[in-house]
Amino acid sequence: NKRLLSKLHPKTNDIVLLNKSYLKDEYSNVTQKVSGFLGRNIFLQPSHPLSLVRQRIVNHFYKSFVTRRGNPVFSVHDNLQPIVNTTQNFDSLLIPENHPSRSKSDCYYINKNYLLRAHMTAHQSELIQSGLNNFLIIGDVYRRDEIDRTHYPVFHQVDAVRLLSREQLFSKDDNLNIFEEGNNTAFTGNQEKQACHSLEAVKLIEYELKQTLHGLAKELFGDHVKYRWVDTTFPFTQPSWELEIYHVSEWIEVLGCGIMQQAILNNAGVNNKIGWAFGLGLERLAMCLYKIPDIRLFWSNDSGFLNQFKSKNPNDSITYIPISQYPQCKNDLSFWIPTTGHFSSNDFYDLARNIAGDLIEQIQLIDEFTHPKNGKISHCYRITYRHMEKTLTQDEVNMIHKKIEESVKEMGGTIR
Ligand code: FA5
Ligand code: MG
Repeated sequence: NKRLLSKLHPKTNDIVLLNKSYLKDEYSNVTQKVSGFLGRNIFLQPSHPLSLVRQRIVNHFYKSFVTRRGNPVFSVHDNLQPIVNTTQNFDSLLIPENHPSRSKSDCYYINKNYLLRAHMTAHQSELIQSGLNNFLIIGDVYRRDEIDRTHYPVFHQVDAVRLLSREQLFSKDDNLNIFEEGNNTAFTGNQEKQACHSLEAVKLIEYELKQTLHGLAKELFGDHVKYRWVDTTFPFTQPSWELEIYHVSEWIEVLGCGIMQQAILNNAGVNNKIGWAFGLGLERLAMCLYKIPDIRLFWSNDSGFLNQFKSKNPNDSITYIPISQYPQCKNDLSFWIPTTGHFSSNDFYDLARNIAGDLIEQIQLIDEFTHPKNGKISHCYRITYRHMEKTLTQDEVNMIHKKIEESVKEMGGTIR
C-alpha cells in the first residue's frame, strides 16, 4: 500500500490537499481518487438532490426552534474544512485510544495527526467552546468502507447540538435540577443514564430530541411515516439511539443520536447545561425520498440525472426516473495477499476504486482461505462493473481489470 501511495505521489514525501502541504508518514492512506472529492461541495450546489434535502432539514430546524421575536435559534455551519486532527475527530469525543473507529483500515489518514473527518461530530466540541448552544454542522465525511449501491468513500452528514439550562428545561418554581450528586445510573428504558444527570432532566430532553427527529421524519416522508427507535451506543452520548425508517419493505438506519456525555460539555467549558446531539446521513435520506437507486449517482455529471432536479424547490415532490440501466459485467480476481504489512479488504477496495473509479458498482469478497502448508492467505473478489451512462464493452472491462491486477502485484500480492 505504501508502494502504491508513493507511486501516486512520486518523488516527494509531501501531500498537498486544499492548498496545504502535509508530511506523509506510515499512516498516510489518502488515495488520489479520494483527494479528488475535496472541495467539490456538491451538497451546496443549488438543486443538487443532496442540496435540496439539506435545505429541507435546515428549514425544519429554523421553523421548529424560534426566539420570542421569531428568529431562528439554530445556526448553520457548512463551510468547515474536512481536514481535521485526531483530537477533533476522536479525543474531544472521548473515543478511546484503542477504539476500532480510529484504525487505518477505516479512516483516510493524511498522516499520524491529520485525517479526513470521518463524521461531522468532529467539530462539535470546538463549536460549543466558541459559545454556541444550538447549531447544525453540515459537510462531506470520508470513510474506508465496502463498495456497493449504498456505500461510497465520501458521503454527507448533518450533525446537530442543542444545549439547555435548568431554566429552559423546568418551569421557574419547579424544585428540579439537571444534576445530582448521586451515583444513580437507573435504567431509562433499557439503557443507563449518566450518573451526574437527574432522571427528570434526562427524560425531558430525550422527549425533545425524539419529538424533533420524529418531526423531521414526518416533514420529509409524511405524517404516516413508519419509524422506530433502536438502542445503541456511541462513546460521546449516553443513552444513545438510532432512528430507523421503514422504506420499501426494509428498515433503514438514518441517524444516530443521544444525550451528550457531560464530560464533553465540561471540557468545553460548559458545566451548567445538558445537551442532545445527532448525526444523520444525507445520502440515505435523499435515496429514500427521491428513489435514487445508487449512491454513485450523486457524483454524476450526467444531465440525465441532474436535470431531473434542476430548478426544483426543496419542498417539491420528485421521483427519480432511472436513466436506462446499462448491463453489468462481472469479473473475479484471486490473489495471495501480501505477506508483509497489514492487508485489509479496504486496501483492495481503495486500490480498485483508484483505478476504475465509478465504473465499479460493487466488490464482494467471495472466497478466503489459508494455505494449509505455507500459511499464505488467498482472497477472491468479485468485481461488478457497470457504467452509469453507457454500455461497457468486454474489452474495456478487461483492460481495467488487467490494470487492477497489475496494481495488486505492485502492492505485493500474487495473482493466482
Ligand atoms: C456517526 O457518525 C455519529 N457521529 C452520529 C452521532 C452524532 C451520534 C452525534 C450521536 C451524536 P454513524 O457512523 O452511525 O454515526 O453514522 C451516522 C449516519 O450516517 C448513519 O445513520 C447513516 O445515515 C449515515 N452513514 C453512515 N455510514 C454511511 C455510509 N457508508 N454511506 C452512507 N451513509 C452513511
Ligand atoms: Mg450507525
